[in-house]
Order: sequence, then C-alpha cells, then structure tokens
Amino acid sequence: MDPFWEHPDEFVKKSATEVVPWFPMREGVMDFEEIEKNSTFMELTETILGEDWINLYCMSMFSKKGTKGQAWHQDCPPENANQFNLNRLVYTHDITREIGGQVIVVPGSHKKGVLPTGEPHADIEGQVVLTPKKGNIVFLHGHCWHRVLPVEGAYRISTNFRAMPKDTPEEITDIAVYRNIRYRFSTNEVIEER
Ligand SMILES: O=C(O)CCC(=O)C(=O)O
Ligand SMILES: [Fe+2]
Repeated sequence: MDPFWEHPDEFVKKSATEVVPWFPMREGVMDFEEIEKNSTFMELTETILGEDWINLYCMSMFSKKGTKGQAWHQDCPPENANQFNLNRLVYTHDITREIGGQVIVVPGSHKKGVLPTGEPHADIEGQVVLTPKKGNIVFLHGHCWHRVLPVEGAYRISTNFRAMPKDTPEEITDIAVYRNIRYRFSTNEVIEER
C-alpha cells in the first residue's frame, strides 16, 4: 500500500504525476498473460492497429491514497502522426467517484498535434470523463491528450498492455509530453521546459 516512488523527485514534482509503475511479466509474474493472449483482445487490437502490430509491454500503475493522479500528457511525441503507442488499459477494480482517479480524455485530440502548454491539471475544453468499471478496457491512442484525476480512496490500479503499429521504434514511449515539460524516462531527464 505504500511503495517507493520509482521516478526521481524532479519528475514527480514537475510533471505533477504520482504513480508507481510495475512491469509484472518482466519479473516472471505471468498472471496477466491470459489477458494479453486473449483472442478477442488481440483481434480488437489488430482492427485498430492493422496487421503485424507489435506487443510492447504490460505495466501496472499503482496510486496510493492522497496522490495527484497524472497530469495532462501524451505518452509519446505527436510530431510523426504514424508513430504512436496504443494504450490498452484494463481495470481490475471499479474506478468510482469516492476513489477518484477517473480518466479524462479530449476526444479527437490525437489528431490535434502537441498538447497545449498550460496548467498541468487544468480543465481543457471538450474533455470527457471516463469512469471505468472492473473488467472494462479503454483503448487510448498515445497522442490523445489525457490525464488521471487525484486518488482519494484507498488506492487505484490500472494495467496497461501497451502495443504499437508495425515499423514503430521500440522506444516509442521513452519521451512523454506534459503541458510544462518533455521528459525522457531512460535518462530521467527533462529535455524541454515548455
Ligand atoms: O491509468 C490510467 O487510467 C491511464 C494511465 C496512462 O496515462 C497511461 O497508461 O498512459
Ligand atoms: Fe498516458
């Protein structure tokens, strides 16, 4: 219930993102494989991404009580419209108003280029609030402007089976775009102040 922050303080503060990522399959915890290999899940993915799409990784994200959620971001830079990750978010418990942690998206923003600069958590016109229930899946384009509301209940978990279209570089999600920074995870570095 109280894991260490994985990310450096600078990232947590500047990005206003408080979430602890965990990659179960990298540690041989294979419980989630059943979802990854589910035929309907794979067919839906192929419909969205086309043939020869690539499975990236499975990442569970834990947020403890009283944390900020995730500020507006794009999971990867939007400059090349053909290169993106697809989030396949699976919720293993209900997200409720009491718990918080609703997902907010701007529909169509994956075609609007870079996330505008501004307050990391401020509302954006056209935003839509998603309140996923246990067993729901959210398919979310990595260029889509999205954020996660603060977590008020005991905890919040989402599990992301990231994928990408063929011919996309493996490190596609290394750089994320926030309203105030671009951040490179592999080197733990702010590469642009915005
Ligand atoms: O946890 C969520 O619901 C969304 C997380 C997110 O922004 C992501 O996985 O890219
Ligand atoms: Fe994201």
